[in-house]
Amino acid sequence: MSGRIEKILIANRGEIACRVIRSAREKGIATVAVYSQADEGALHVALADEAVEIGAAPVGESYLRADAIIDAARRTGADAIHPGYGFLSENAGFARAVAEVGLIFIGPSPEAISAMGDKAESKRRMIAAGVPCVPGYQGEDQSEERLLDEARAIGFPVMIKASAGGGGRGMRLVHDEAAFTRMLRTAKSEALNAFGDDRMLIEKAVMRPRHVEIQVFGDRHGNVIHLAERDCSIQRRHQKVVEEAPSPAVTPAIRAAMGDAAVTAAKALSYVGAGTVEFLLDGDGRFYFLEMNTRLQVEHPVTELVTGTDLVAMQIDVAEGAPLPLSQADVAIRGHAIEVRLYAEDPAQNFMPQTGRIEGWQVPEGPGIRADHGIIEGGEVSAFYDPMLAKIISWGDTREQARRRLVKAVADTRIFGVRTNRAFLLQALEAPAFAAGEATTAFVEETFGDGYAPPAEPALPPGALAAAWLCRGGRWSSSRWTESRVRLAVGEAQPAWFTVEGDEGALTVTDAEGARHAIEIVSAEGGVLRYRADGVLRSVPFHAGDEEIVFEVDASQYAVRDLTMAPPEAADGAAADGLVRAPITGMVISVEVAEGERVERGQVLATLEAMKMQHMVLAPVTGLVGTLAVATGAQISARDLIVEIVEEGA
Ligand code: MV4
Repeated sequence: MSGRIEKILIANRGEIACRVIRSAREKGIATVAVYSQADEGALHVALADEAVEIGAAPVGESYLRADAIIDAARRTGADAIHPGYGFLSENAGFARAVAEVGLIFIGPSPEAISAMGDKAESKRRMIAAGVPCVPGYQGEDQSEERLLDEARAIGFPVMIKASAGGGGRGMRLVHDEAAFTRMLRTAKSEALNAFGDDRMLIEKAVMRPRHVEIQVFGDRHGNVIHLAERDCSIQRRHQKVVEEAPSPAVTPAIRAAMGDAAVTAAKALSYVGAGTVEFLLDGDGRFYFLEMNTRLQVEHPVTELVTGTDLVAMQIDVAEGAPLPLSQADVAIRGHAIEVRLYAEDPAQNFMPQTGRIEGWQVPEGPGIRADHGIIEGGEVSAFYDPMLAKIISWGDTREQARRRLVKAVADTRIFGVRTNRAFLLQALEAPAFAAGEATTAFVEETFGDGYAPPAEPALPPGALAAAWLCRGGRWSSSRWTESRVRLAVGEAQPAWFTVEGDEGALTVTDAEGARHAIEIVSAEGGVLRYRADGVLRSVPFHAGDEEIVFEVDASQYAVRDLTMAPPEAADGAAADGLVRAPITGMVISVEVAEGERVERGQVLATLEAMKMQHMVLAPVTGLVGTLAVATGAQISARDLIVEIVEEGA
C-alpha cells in the first residue's frame, strides 16, 4: 500500500503525537489526533487539524483499541496511520488491519514486526544473516537439564532471558551453576506472569556493557542505510534516562562494522521505514546484537540533530513509496547531541510516579536546545499514562558543549505542580563518569547506589526567604507591620517559627535556631520572586498554590506551608496515626489483609498499580485492621483512605 499521503491519523498521545504532527504540517499534510476522555484538553488534540475521541482513559479502552482507531481514520478520511512508539506501534496485527482497510501503516511490514517480536526467533534469524550475536542457546528444547547443559557449555556468568521478554522482565544474571535452576524457575514464572509465555534463552553475560543502538532506514526499493549510533547506557530499571549521539565509546571502525551489521539485519527483513538495531558493546570494542525495535524510538532526536535529518519526514516519504532521500555516503555526523527524559516521578521517594496539575510550565530556548513535549499549563498528569513529561535535547560542536548546554537548559526548565526527576537528571549529567564519556549500563547503580541524595539546602534557607516574602509583600502582607512571626513547614521538616523585622528595604529574618538573614524583597511577579541578599540580586521561581507555596532554588523545589494559624498539635503531630491512605492515584490490584487481622508495622496491606508500576502499601503501625475502605479492582485517588489500623495499646 503506497501513494500520496494527504492526511495522517496519529495513533498516539503526548510528545510523540505532537512530534509527528509537526513534521506532517511541515510537509503540508493534514493531521488527525485520537484521544481518550482524559486527554480532551491535551496538546496533541489542540495541535491536530481534527481529533476523534476513542474511549475512556485506561489505555485498553482507548489508545490500544485498534478498531476504534481505524474507524476514526476512515471517518475522517485519513489515508495513513502513524503509530508513534509504544501502544500499537509494534503490533503486527494492527499493522495488518490498517493495510487490510486500504490505509498506509507508517512503519515496517507486519512480518518484520512479528519476526523481531520474539527474542529467540529474532536471534535465530540474525545468526542466519551473519549478524554477531551473544553466544548462547535459543533452541526449542526447554527442559531444565538441557538449559543447564547449555549454560555449562556457554560458561558462567550467563544471562537467562524470556524469549517473549522485554524491559528486563523474566531476565536473570546467574553467576554460577549452583544458583542456575532456582533462578531459571523464578525467571520462568515471572515470564509466564508477564507474557503468558515462559520459553527461555540462555546467553553468555556481557559484564558492564554499553547499550549502543544503530538507527536504520529502509525504503520500498530495497535500499537500507544507517544513521550511526545512539548510546543509551544510562538507564534506571530498564527505563532510559540519558541518550546521546554519537557514542563516546564508538570509534569510526566500530561504527562502520556495527552499521554494516545493522544494515545486514534490516536487509534480512526487507525492512521499510525507521528501525533500531540494539547492540551490547563490551569494554574491548566487541559488539553483539540484542534486539531490533521496529518503530521510531523516543530518543530519535539525538540522531536528527547530529545527522541533520527529519526522521518522521523520512518515514512519511518512504511510506508514500519514495526512495530514501540520502545514500549511505551522504550520512555524516556533525557535532554531538544529548537528550534527557523529564519524568513525573520523585527521586526522593524511590522514583515513585507523580500525578497532578502542571503549573508554570516553561521550556528553555536557546541555541542548540530542543524540547519535545506534549504538555500544557493546567494539564493533568494522570496515572493512566507513561510519566514521561518531556525530552530536553541539546546539540553542540563538541560533547562537552552539548553537555554544558543541557545542564543549563534542564536547570532553567520550569515546572510546578508535579514533582519531577529534574534534580536527578542534573546530577547524572554532572557526574564525573558521564562527563568523561565513560558511563556504562552500570552507571546509575555505580553513581547513585541504592539511594538518591537530594541536593544540599542552599545558603539562604528557603524558609527564611518564604517568611520574608509572606510578611512583606506576599499574601499575608501588611506593610504597616514592623515585626511579624510566621510558623512555616518547609518540605517534610517540622514546622518552625521565623521572625521578620524591618521594612521592605531591609528585612531581618531570624529562624528557629536563631540564625539571622538580611533580605530585601524586590518584586514578586510572573512567578518569579526577586530578592537581594549580600548585595546580590537573585531570582527565584515560585508557584503559589492553595495550600502551599513552592519555591525553586538551584533547580530544587521547596514546598512551604504557612501553619501560623494551624492548631499546633495537629500540625506538629509527631504520633503516626493508623489512617492508611493511597500514596498515588491508581488501581488496587491486591488486598493482603482481612478486617480484624493483626498486622505488624511494615507489613504489606495492599498493592496498587499506577503508571505501569506496582506500589506496596505498608502498615504504618502495629495493630488491628479496621474497616477496609477498598477492594481489589477499585480505582482510587491519591490520599483516599484504604484502611485504618487500630494501634495496639491505643
Ligand atoms: C544482556 C546483558 C548482558 N549480557 N545480555 C537488559 C534488557 C534487555 N533488553 C537486555 N538487557 C541486557 N542483556 C547479555 N547477554 C545486559 C543487559 C542489561 C542492559 C542492557 C541494555 C541497557 C541496560 C541494561 C541494564 C542491565 C542489563
